[in-house]
Amino acid sequence: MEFLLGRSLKNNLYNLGLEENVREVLKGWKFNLDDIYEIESDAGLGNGGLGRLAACFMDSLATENYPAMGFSIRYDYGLFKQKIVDNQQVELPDIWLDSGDIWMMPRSDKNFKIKLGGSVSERWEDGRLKVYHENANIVDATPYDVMVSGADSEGVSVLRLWKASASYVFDMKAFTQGSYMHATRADNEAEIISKVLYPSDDHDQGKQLRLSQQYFLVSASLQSIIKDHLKNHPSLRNLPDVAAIHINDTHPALAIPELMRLLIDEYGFNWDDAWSITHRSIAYTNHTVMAEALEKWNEPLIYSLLPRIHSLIKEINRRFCLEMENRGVEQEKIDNMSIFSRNLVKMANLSVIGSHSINGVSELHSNIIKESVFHDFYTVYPERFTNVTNGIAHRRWLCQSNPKLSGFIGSIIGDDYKKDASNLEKLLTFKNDKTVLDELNKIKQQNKIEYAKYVKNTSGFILNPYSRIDTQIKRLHEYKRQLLNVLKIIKLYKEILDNPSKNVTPQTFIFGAKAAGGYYHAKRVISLINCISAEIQKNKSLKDKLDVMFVENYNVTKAEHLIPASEISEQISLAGKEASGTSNMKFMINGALTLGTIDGANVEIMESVGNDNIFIFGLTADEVEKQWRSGYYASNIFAANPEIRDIVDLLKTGFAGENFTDLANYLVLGSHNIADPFMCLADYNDYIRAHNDMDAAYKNKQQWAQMSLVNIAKSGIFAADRSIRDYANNIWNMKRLKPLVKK
Ligand code: DL6
Repeated sequence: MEFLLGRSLKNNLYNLGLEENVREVLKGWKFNLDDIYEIESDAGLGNGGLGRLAACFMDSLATENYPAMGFSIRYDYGLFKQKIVDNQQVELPDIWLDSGDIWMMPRSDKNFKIKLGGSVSERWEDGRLKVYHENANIVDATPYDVMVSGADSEGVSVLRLWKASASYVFDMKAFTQGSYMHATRADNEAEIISKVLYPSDDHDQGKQLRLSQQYFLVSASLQSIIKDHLKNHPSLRNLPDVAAIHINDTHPALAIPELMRLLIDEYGFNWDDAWSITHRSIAYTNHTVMAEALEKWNEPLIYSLLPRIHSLIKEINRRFCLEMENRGVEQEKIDNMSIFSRNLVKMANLSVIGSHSINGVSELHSNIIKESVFHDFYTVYPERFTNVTNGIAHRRWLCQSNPKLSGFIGSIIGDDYKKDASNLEKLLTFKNDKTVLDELNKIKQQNKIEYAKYVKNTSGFILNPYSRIDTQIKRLHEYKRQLLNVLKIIKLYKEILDNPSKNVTPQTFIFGAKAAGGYYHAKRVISLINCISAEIQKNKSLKDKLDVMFVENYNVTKAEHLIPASEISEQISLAGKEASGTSNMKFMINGALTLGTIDGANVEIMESVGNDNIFIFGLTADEVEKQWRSGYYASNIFAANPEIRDIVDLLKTGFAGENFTDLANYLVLGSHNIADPFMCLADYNDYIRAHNDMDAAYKNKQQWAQMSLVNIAKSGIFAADRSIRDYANNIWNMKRLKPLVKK
């Protein structure tokens, strides 16, 4: 459902090796290529990590010569545009198509029809039971193809974005007779399906329009896959041998019953053959363990909107439960694995039952899936569960966004790392080379100066480029604990106000985050950050030591500017909650050091760089579980810690004229006597300890550069190219179209 592409021009010029030529040509016409880059809108067709991961994968698939297509929706409006007004988030429409549509090729010759609503009946005809779907609303799906280039490769990934429109001839008669509303109603009802991306991540909303979007996407995409297959093969029987269909979280889980529908109703397969084809074709990646993110749909909604799909899910579940009974699985476990629970349809259970492979996105997360979320399934089908640790498009996130560092790396170890990021490890040879370490520090400083200029030009904010840049950029969510970061900032703020002559390393904390529109807590944290920032701007001597900046409308492009200038990467989710994280990898490859918990891919980052090159703190996932079960008493921590009491008092007094008593209560008392489920106070002391360790290490510039070098050198395994090879070899059983040619 999501591909968070960002901009394409720079990526395409880079991948085609044309950037310098184009720059030169433009110079002759007195145009600066960088100014032209800034004109392009971000294609914000995703909420955050999940959508950006999909975009990174398109790049790697093309680069690695794997033939692949992505399918999503051509949303007229991507993720909302964020404005900060009076320190609060306001959501505005994201109008991206005015410059974003130049990358899309409409393929109206490749339309498909999608049926929504109506009723289903079965009739015997010619000795066969036939299914009729009648009185449905028919929507046309028109593909718009975006070509995603590969780096130094002939490969191109196609991203097919579906646009919805009414499948009928406009009712001119009704229109001329004055029935304007009637004449245009079908248009509106159909077009709304591809109008806007739902702005929530890790939070299931259960809205009818969202379900229509999900079905629209999977039905159009599967019809397209089938049509392509039948061009080259006489039947669909060998589909799983030559194609792999991967569902990115449960959002496209309806692909399972829809493929069954197409095989049975349209192509005449019997159930067993259809199930075998479906099950062997489809694989599923889970991206979250958060209960509220595991999609559940109201059964009556599925029944009324997708009557045939409803009956197929029922049958899939009946057969699954029967198989479990025959295997002797206890009833309680069967109930837990069932797709239906009371009036709800559990999409994660449908995804596991219908897929031959289920993976998490980091080692820790994949283990959590096996041990808790899908434990009962794991005991029945252990061979289906696997891990593929996430990765990033390192050419975009290092080579294109940090040309100084990338150029320097190339000058000392050669450019092989651009095609094969494991070559970054060659940097370790220079671990004790003073000239190299000095140059790393110099590049970071230059990037900070450039970033400060960019910020001043684009927002007017005055950022001290000689302060330490400490960044937390990600969706605003309780489990990601931006609030814990703020508690630390308030502590530092109070210390400086209490002792203005205190000698400190100047530091700037930067946040970038969007909150889902209806997410009260998240929006309050955004206000808090902005209010603290506003308060600091009033006090010059404070600002010289401690500053806070909130990046308005954080998106892919803003991340590309900020990450190369950052020195600290805040990855502070409650252990066990962040499936992987990918900004942690982007910071690492740009030489920032992680201040983080033992969560998601932080664990693998820690293992690869070693404990001396990372600042780790907090409870482990097991400890979190244990403490939560035995009772998390935030008020006891509060009572025992005067520093926390001071911070909470300051929250109540407020900043920039606004009090945050609600957040103070959330931390200590919570609602219904359950305080903050993400346990900020439980990790507070250790977070401060880790921050102090980091602060001390930062004073030794040489040692800092050395740690930074180790991080860059060890970041190769977090390249999306590696993730894609893992998927191709271990899940899709897929060969390259051509061998990789090394330049
Ligand atoms: O796998 C990509 C990304 C992970 O890095 C993040 O840790 C995880 O939070 C994110 N998951 C989602 C879940 N959305 N839903 N459902 O965005 O996936």
